[in-house]
Order: sequence, then structure tokens, then C-alpha cells
Amino acid sequence: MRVWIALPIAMILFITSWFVYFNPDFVDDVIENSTNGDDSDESYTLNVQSNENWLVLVIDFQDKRSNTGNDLETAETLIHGENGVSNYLTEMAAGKSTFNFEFHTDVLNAEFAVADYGVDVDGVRDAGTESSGGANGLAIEAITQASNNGVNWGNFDLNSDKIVDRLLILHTGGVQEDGGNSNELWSHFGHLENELTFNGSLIKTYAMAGLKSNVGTIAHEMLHSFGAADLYAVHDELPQDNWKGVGDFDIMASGNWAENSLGESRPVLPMAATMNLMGIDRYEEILLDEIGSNNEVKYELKPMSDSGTAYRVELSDNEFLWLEYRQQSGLDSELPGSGLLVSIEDKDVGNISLNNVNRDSENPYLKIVEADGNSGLITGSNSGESSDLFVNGSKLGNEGFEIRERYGELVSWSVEIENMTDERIILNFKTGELPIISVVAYNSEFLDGEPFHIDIEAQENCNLNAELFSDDSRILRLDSELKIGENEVYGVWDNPRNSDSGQIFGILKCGETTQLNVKFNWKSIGNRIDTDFYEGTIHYEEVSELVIPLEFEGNLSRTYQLEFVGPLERIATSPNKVTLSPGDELIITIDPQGLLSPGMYARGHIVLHDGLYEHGIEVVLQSEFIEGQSFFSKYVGSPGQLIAISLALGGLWFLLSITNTNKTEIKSEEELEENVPVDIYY
Ligand SMILES: [Ca+2]
Ligand SMILES: [Ca+2]
Ligand SMILES: [Ca+2]
Repeated sequence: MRVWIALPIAMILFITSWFVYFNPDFVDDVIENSTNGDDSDESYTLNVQSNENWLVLVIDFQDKRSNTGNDLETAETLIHGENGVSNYLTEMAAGKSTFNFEFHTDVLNAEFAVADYGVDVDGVRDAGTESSGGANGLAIEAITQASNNGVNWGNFDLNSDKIVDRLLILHTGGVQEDGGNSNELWSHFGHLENELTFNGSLIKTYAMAGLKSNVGTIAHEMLHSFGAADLYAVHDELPQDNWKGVGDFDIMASGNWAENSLGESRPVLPMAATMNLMGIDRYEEILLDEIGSNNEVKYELKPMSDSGTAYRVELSDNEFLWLEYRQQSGLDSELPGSGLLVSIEDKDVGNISLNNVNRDSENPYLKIVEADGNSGLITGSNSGESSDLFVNGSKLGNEGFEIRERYGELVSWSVEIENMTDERIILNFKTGELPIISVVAYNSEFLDGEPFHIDIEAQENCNLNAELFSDDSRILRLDSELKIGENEVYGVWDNPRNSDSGQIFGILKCGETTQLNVKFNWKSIGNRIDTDFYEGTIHYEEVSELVIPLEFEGNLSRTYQLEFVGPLERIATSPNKVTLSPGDELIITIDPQGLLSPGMYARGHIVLHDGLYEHGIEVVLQSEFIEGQSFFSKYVGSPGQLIAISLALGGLWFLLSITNTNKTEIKSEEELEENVPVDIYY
């Protein structure tokens, strides 16, 4: 090759190689993003639109070939039947949206047998065999075949962002969620591990159920497409409670299993908070500032099953109390009872788009305020009963059933059911003196010697004073000159603690004026973790132990439940509970389970839980390239560095080719001159 061609190319390759070698993260990130785009597991969802258009695909299996006509008819009945999915969605949206369904005309044919897709591997649902690709593989086959038959994907991208929003796949196999065996498929809302593109439309998500699934389950999975979150206790890794979430009162919890006396599926409505998540506008806000102090307002609530409107009132920042009339009629025929359903939504808990909200009854995203006060849903002794609903004459708030917001403040209002008939509930909403201060943060956990501290927001300057009582026979004094805005307030105890946990309660005053009735939980703890990042290497295929050094606050021991989040979850196998003292390291067993190749990164978080305490450690693990960290592996650790080296080798080749070419040219001249017959240098 000629010098003027080879030299610049070689230079470019060397420079690129130099850049890549010293910036391996750049390349590694590119690699990771392109191969593992779904790391975050974040949902791509779109709220309910006024004109909904769904594509319905029916797919059969190699060992369960379809009787085409019948299966399409079954799909049609599940959707358009009298109590089918379409009717459910229309009533749910209270006539504010229309739902159209396009059924793909042919039954699609999956390559493998049901069990190839449905087999659960190492506790991973529907992981499937390698060749089938599991549930995800089935979805890909269905989507690809339908596309080849000619689907106008753009019809199902409702907001014209090139991402398909509405896709339901129904298969002919048995369903695991309804007592089927583990080789069958569990209905779900799925994210494609590798997104598909057809004619410029991107397909990222799908809802999948079986033709044997009930209407409730199919609708439940479809509601995920609108942004609804699961509301049963979703976290099997933190097994400390039997909480039923919001139970039979919401299709996103056990309400999808509701049946009539004939055993036919009659899923109940989503609760008002869920409707709001899905962008269905069926509530009005009760604004305390508009009502003012010492006032009364009446509200009329029609049953939600009769296009009623719910009400919500803000308790604290991002925390709301919902009021809705749920009646055993229409879609709600199979509810546990009729009456005012009261729930509290805390939007600061969990992450809706990660679908990990209702995982812990001590720290719920959405919970029912049980009118009977027996905590049946919390303990799991039932999944909802008629006595959970408030009926005629009941009262809640600062009178009757006590309502406190998340920072322990008793609300400054009450709600009374003045009258409840089949047609409506009349609520009497009554405010007391609205306070000029409010607690905006408090710490409920104390290391030994740590002072009590709360943050208080004041709307006016206030001379705060309080004498609070703790149930371990102590007194806590608060004295502080509050300025308008946020104030840090420290308390002084009269005595050392006599127990490990308890409650503090009493009245906060400004001068002589009563402001807040508060109740704080407190708990003594041994330590807190300060470490929030760890980076290390692991063997790419052997089981190994990860030793994470920790920084602590405090001097004593504490027991934590562990949770692994993100891709790390697939390879971190234990422990799920540890007791740690200052000086300890956190030891995690890593089993790559064949998922890693050399140089790959596994990221995620280790979350340490204890009651309300949640501390995340971000973890970046790189699987070792070659066993034992040889000289070579030290310098060639990552894909980026490998690429750097191949670029450099490429540059070298171009350089060498310069000399080769010259020799050849010389040779050629010699050939010409000396008439040597065969060139041997090529
Ligand atoms: Ca399965
Ligand atoms: Ca879209
Ligand atoms: Ca109850």
C-alpha cells in the first residue's frame, strides 16, 4: 500500500487506540448500553388515551396447535364478550375513552412446545430453554410473525413517538398463575430484552396472557401498559410480612381474581389512586386552604361503578388520602362490601416505573385505612372484608378514626358520612383551626447519644414550645424560635432511655396556641451504613465471595435484610440477612450462573433494610478476563481495552503494509528487469 494512504490510516488507528485504551469506560458503556439496554427495567408506559387501539395476537405451540377458528373466537369472546375486557376498560374509564381492538387474522405458530417457553429455571419464572428464549422469546416470535404477515404498527403507537404502546399476546397454553404447573407461562406485562423495530416502529413492551386466563388477569396485565403498578406485596425477597397490599379492592392486587357465584371472572375496579396513575381523570382535590379554618363543606360521592368521582386530600408533601364510594354494583359487584373506601397513597415510597411500590407493610405506597381497625390486610388474615369500608355515621380524621400523616401529625380536619344510600354518599368535611406550622421531616432512629431532631416548616414566625411524653416514662422538651420557612429543631430529654423503642406524643404549640397533635415513633439502633459505592472484580464463571469494606456510624451491631437490585440480582445469591458491627465487611456470594462473559460489567444496588431504614450501595462488578489476574489480564481487562489493542494492531498492520508494498514494488521492477517468472513475496 502506498505511504500516503497507509500512514494516515495507521495514525488514525493509533490515536483511536490510545484514546480507547485510556478511556475504556467510554467503550464499555457503549457496549453495555447496546447489549443490555434494559438494565434499569424501567417501564415504558403510556396513560390511557381517549382513543385506544390495541393489537391482539393469538399464538399456539408446537405441541398445542390451534384449532384456528375456535381460538380466535375464544380471544374475541374474552375481549368483546358481555363481561369481557373491552367492557371492563370502558366502564373503568367512565366513558371518557373508547377502546378498539384489532385481532390479527391468523393464529401464529410458535416453534417450540409450551414447556420450552414456560419452564422456570432457578426460580426465574418462564426463563425457558436457551433455544426458545422463554416468555420473551415467545413474544418475539409472535411479534415477528405478525409483522411478516403485515401489521401496521403505527396504528398502535398512540402518541406518535414511534414506540408501539398497545399490544396483547394471547397464547393457547395453560396458565401458571391459575393453578397451572411451573412449565406453563405466567401472565405478565413484559419488556423485550432486545427491542424490535419494524417499519420504523419500536416495540419495547407487551402484555401476555393465555386464552385460559380469566378476564381479570388479562385486564390486570393490560393496565400495566397504562402505568398501573402491582399493589399486592410484590417483594418475595423481603419475606417479613404476609401483607395483602390493598387486597380485593383493586384489580392490581387480588381484585383481579373476583368471581361471581358461577365462578365467572368479575374483576373489581382499580382504586382511585390507581386510576390517577393511569391518567384517568376521576377525582377532585379537597383544598384545605380554600376551605379555611373552622369551616364545613359537603361533598357528594356517586359509586365508582356508576361513573362516580373520588376525592383526595393532601396529607403532606406527596402523600394523599383518597375517599371513594365503592359499591357492590356494576363492575364492583364482587367487592367484599359497600361503603366509603379510604386509602393513603405515599408517592415517595418505591418507584412506580420499577413496579416495586407495595413491598413492605411498614412502608407502603398505597394502603387501605381499615374502618374496622383490625389490620386484617396487614397481617394477611384476610384480603379485604366488608367491615373495612366506612358506612353511615362513621367519622375519621381528627375525630373518630384517627388519621395521621407520615410525620406523625394528626390531621386538622374530619370527615363524617352524613348519609349513605345506594345512589350516593354525602360527606361532611369539617376543618378545625388550620396550623401555621407543619413537620416536614423527622428522624425516628437514634444511635446512642444522638439528639432528637425534627424539621418544621413555619408560615409565620412562631415561638415553638412543647413537652412531649415518651412511653418509656421520659419527657422531651422542644423550645425554638421558628422563622418563616424551614427550621431544624432539637429536643432535650430529661432522662436516658429505658427501652429500645417506643412512641413520643403530645402537643406542639406556638406561644400559647395549640398547633399540632403529634405522635412520633422512635427506635434505638446500633449503627448506620455510610458506604454508598463499591467497585470490584469477580470471576466470570466460578462462584466467588465479594468482600465489601464498610464505613459505619455508631458503635453497636444491627441486623439488616438484604435486597439485590438490577442485573446484580441475577448473580448475587446470598445472604438475605446479615448482622453487622463497625469493622465488619459485607460478604456477598456471587454465582455467575453462566450469565457473564469475560470483561462484562454487572451493575446494581445492594439495599440494606431494617424497618423503615433503607440504604443502597451502588455496586459495579467487572468479570475477570483471564483467571488469576495474569500480567496480560491486568492490562487487558475490558472490552474497551481489547478494542484498543485490536485498533493498535490494525495500525501496525497498515504500517507494515507500507514496507511490504515497497518491497513488492521493487520486486516488480526487478521482475521486469530480470524477467523472473514467479513472484514469491505475495
Ligand atoms: Ca413457568
Ligand atoms: Ca407511543
Ligand atoms: Ca379489616
